[in-house]
This record gives sequence, C-alpha cells and structure tokens, in this order.
Amino acid sequence: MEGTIQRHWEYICNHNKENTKILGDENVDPICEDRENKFEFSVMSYNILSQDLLEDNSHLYKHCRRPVLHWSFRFPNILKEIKHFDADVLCLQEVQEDHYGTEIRPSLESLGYHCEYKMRTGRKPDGCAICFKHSKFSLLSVNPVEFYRRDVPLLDRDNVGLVLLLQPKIPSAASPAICVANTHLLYNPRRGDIKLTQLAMLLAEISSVAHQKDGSFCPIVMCGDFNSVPGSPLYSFIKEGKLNYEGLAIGKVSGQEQSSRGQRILSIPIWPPNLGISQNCVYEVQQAPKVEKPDGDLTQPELDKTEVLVTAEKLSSNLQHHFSLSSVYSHYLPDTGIPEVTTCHSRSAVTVDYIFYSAEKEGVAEQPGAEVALVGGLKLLARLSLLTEQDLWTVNGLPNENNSSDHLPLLAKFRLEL
Ligand code: KL2
Repeated sequence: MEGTIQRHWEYICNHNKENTKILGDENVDPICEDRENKFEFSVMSYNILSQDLLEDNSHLYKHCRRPVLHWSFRFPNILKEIKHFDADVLCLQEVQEDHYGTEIRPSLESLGYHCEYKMRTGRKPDGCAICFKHSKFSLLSVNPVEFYRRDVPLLDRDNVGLVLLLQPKIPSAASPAICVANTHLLYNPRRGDIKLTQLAMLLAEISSVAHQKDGSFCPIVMCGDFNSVPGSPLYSFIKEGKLNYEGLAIGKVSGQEQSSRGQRILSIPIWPPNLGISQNCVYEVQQAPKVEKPDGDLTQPELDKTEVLVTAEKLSSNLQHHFSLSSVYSHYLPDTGIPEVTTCHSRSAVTVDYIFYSAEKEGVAEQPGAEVALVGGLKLLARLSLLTEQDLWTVNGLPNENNSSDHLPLLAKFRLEL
C-alpha cells in the first residue's frame, strides 16, 4: 500500500492587510466579507490521462505497479476525486471518446453536471470536456476550437480547445456571463511555433465569446494543460499580455527542455496571414473593399488608421492579447522556493497545467489608451495546495494506488462581484 498525499485548501483573504493570510484548515471557510450579492463558484482543471495515451507511452509508467494502470482501476478513483471536490466547473483533458460516452459522461451527469466535449481531430480519440453544475449555471454557448488547419501547413497537429459561455444562476441580481475555456496544447517540446499559434487561436475564440455589447469582456477562466512550464515565453505571454519573440528558438518557447541545438528561430510573423488572426490574438474582420469618396468624407480615417496599424504589426515580432490574466497558483513553495508540480512520471515532474483567470482590479482607474481592455474581474478565494516532485515520489510518483492520473487536479474557488 502506498501512502496518501495531503493537500489542503489555501484560503486567500487579502481585502485588507491584517487579514492577508493563507489558512490551511480544510474545514474552515473564513468569511472575508459579507456574502450578499456575491456569486461564488469552484473550478477544477484535470488531465485524467487517456488510457490510449498511457498505453502508447508505457515507458513513462515503468515505475508503476501494473494493476494501478488499468482503466477499470483508475476510473473509479478519478470519479471519487471529482465527487469529493465537487467543483462547479470541471475542465478535463485527455478524455477518451469511448470512455466519455460509456462511463465519464453518464457518471458526471448523475452527479448533476451538464457536459460538453470536443474531441481531437485526427486519429487520437481523446479530447477536452467542460462540465458544469446545472444548479449553478445555464449554458449560453458552446464554441469548439480545432487547431488543425488544412490551409495552414504550420497547423498540422490535432489539438483542440473548447470555450463555453455560462450564465450564473442568481435569483436576486443580474449577473454577467462567465467565459470558461479549456485546452490541451501540443506536447512536442520542440514545436513552440505551433504551441504559440494554438494559444493565439484559443485567445481569439475567447475574445469573440467573452466580448460584450459595450465593448468590454465578461470574466474569463482559462484552464488546461498548456505543455509549457512557468516562466517560459508561452507562460509569460499569457500573464503579461505581450511577447517579443525576436530571435527566440522554437524549442525555447515552452521551457520543457533545455537542448535547442540546431533549432530554428521563430519566423516573423509566426503564423501566416491566411489564418485570419492578428498579432493581438483576435480574429481579423474581413473588411469590405473601400470605395473612394470623391468629396474626402471625414468618417473614414478611423478605418484607415487601424489598417495601417495592422500592416505595421505584421512586420514586428510582438504578440499581444487583451486580457489581464492571473494564475491561480504561484508555482513555487513560498518558504523554500521549491517548484510545485502538476504532472509527475518517470521522465518529468513539472507544472504544465494551469487555471488562469481575469482578476478583479484593485481600485486602479482605467488609463485612457491602455493596452489592456476592460475585462470583468474574479476574486480568487482559495486554491487546493499543490505538491513538490519529492512529495510525489514518497507515494511512488503518478499514477499510484490513490492518484490515478499522471497529473494532479488543480482547484480554485472564485467570487464574482456583482
Ligand atoms: O505532457 V502531457 O503527455 O500534457 O501529460 O500531453 C501529451 C503527453 C499527451 C497528448 O499528446 O500525450 C503525451 N513523450 C512523452 N509524452 C508524450 C509523447 C512523447 N513522445 N507523446 C505524447 N505524449
């Protein structure tokens, strides 16, 4: 018998300095503020390790006792974990299609979830699922994203994303929608060019889904397995909203591996114009051909200006996106600086899974002409603590008797201020 790992809820109450603390008590949910007109919800991101991929990459699981690798052993454990944490939103990756149809979806439905699924294109039959509690949300839209593009030679990989727009069910007050995105980006550590383009495609879809009538964006939660480590250029791009990739080797983008011998440098631009996504990671609107107005009508210059901007962007090595996204986790233990890991098997133990969210701004006035658009804010209330590689090897790494994926589930509790 292997031991069990201990994870605890870290409550984050930072509305005033004295109360800034992390409490480790599983049973105490400190009330930081009054709860009127607040909507709280929890999110889990979990790569559940598809059985086909486990069998295709069996060399990664040599450390495991055979029986713990069977799906018939793993699934009950995974379900027990999901049931135990009881998150309002589940973002699952590596959900194998046959298991989804026969076991995963029926089981989650009986736990009160509505499930949406996007299978990868191509031959690998797994994909991303987003499931949410009927009792908490109603479904406004389902937006699958395929990263494979027949007309773009760069995009020859079968990864996908899924973006839902959810309406919180609040009896008393009107509430904005919440945009929830889930993805599993390409694994190949050498192909940062593809990973960045896949990310840009997901961000473009999020922009389009989260966009509200008044030009601002509703609150956003973006989960998944990004196959990129903290501090890597891809990670920094998500958090900073900008990336200058000039001279960057494609193998350095995700930070998974050191060796970049003989590696190509990212081309400028990374993806071709026919993808239809700007360097700001939004869909480029097809502009109707302009008709010259003989009288020099002054309503047009606005349009001209944006066109010039788009042309100039194409020559520069800067990527941008419009959201200000924070990570639920900070990736290092506060006391020792030892890295937390979200996946651990015989070849690697790193963080590649994330829950990003649009954080509530702390009373900062909007600056005119700011790069970052107005995005609805969420307050992070709590997260389920992660572990170090060393912690995980004390239970024989992953998967083990009790933890049945090679990833850990990530969990966060949010509050939507109304
Ligand atoms: O790293 V992962 O595991 O997020 O946990 O994402 C990919 C890898 C997943 C989907 O492609 O399958 C795993 N070496 C190690 N792992 C691999 C490989 C490989 N060559 N190919 C796929 N995966």
